[in-house]
Amino acid sequence: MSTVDLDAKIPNNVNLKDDKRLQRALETWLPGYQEWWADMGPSDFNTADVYLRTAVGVGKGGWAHFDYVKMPDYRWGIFLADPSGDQKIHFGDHAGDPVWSEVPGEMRGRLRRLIVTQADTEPASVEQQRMLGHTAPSLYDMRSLFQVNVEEGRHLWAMVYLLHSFFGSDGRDEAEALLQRRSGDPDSPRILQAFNNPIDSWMDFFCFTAFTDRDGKYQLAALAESGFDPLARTTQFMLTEEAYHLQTGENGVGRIIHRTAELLKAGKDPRAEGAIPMEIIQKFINFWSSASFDLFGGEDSTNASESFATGLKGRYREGDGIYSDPKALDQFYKLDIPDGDKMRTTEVPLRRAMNALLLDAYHTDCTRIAQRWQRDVEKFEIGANITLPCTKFNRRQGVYSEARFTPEGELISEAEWQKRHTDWLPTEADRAYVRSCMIKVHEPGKIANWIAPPARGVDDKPFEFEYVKLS
Ligand code: BYC
Ligand code: FE
Ligand code: FE
Repeated sequence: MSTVDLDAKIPNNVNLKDDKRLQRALETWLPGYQEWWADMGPSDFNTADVYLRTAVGVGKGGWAHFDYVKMPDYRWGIFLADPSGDQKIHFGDHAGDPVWSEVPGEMRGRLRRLIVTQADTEPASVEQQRMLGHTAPSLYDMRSLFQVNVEEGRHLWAMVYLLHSFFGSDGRDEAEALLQRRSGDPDSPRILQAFNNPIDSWMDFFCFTAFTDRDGKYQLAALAESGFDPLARTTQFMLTEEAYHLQTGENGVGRIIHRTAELLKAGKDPRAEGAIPMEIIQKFINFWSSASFDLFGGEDSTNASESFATGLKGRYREGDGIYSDPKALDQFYKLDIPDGDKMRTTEVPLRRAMNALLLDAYHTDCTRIAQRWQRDVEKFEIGANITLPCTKFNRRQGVYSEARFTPEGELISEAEWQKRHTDWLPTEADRAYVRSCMIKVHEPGKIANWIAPPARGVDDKPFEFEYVKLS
């Protein structure tokens, strides 16, 4: 078991105090990070006492501590899961070899790119969400937002630790650049598209945590299989924190749907109540789920093939032995592709279809949550439905990005798309309406009219608990 040093300037379980060079490098990066948090982290609320969870260890259960903290005083630390099991690479050309604790020379470029791409999403999401505290529907939700924000900050630390430890001066430059890019900035945007989309309402926030953080879960799970052991163990621990982000999204969207269904059942017009009509909720689900499908990259990808072959990025749950061939050779993935105004099926060598496989696992998971929302709606018997669009819908990356599809996955013409896309995706008017519903409720135990209260509070506290003490 690793020892956790909680009193160090940077809390860690990687023996930072015995590696002076690394310690100095990270302590040099720290003020830049704090400056970034002050500029681009949550707008205001820096003097509020927030009831936050802080990671204090990596053991099962008991890894987190809850207390009131002012966000700028949050103890962002570096925590790697303890080494597990057999310490063997589970997949790719090196399957069966011992895992690497240093970066094999020929993999440096590819690995650095994967780490930088992962790292870049973390501060991006904090930037996207920075104005939401002002319109929180309850103190419970405000706390959830800030919890997610500080943990995304810690995820940045987790990746910057790898850059500083294993990539020399290139790594230091990349760590610096992570504090320079800005979500949505035309000159210096974040790397992946979804992380440049504005999140200017809580409807966006809950869809983002339901769908985009869930991409995080699947990407982290694929990296948690990595033959590069420090990456595997860092991402394994990140997944522990991630579960709460996903739950925030899944429950948040569910609570919005529930509230609208309640109003409809009572014969009320959601618009007259400052609540969100079901068809607008569906459009936001369509928008954020499809933006998140793009985060898997192309279905047929040589990058993905190389990352798998070199043992850097595995399949979902690769280590559980659920795949017949750890090398994924001589197998094919059936892919439906558009060909003029028809679809045809091709076969892609399995290694090149790793992004598609991961997207399939993700889509199955999203289908499960959409079905959970649907079951709740059905109880109200109001004839409303919530569905998840097909992976072909509204794509900007991959084999479906050159054609148009309905949410059900039917190939349609550009003219048809132009006629109907406003039925499927939020219009500027829909967005403006949703923003108009975002009215702050900062009193303990109270909640805005567009969302139902949560089924339970956090850390065994009731909903009425003062999760944020505003000063
Ligand atoms: N936007 O070979 P291709 C999270 C680029 S979320 C813009 O098809 P590849 C979090 C691609 O870079 C998880 N560009 O795909 C969530 C490439 O560019 P070059 C984040 C895109 O490379 C919420 C070209 O298109 N983690 O943690 O196999 C809050 C062809 O790419 C996009 C990771 O992503 C896009 N959507 O796969 C906080 C894991 N998609 O080479 C945090 C690390 C593709 O032509 N990243 N491109 O210049 C990866 O594994 C891969 O980079 C990707 C892309 C899966 C993202
Ligand atoms: Fe994260
Ligand atoms: Fe997250």
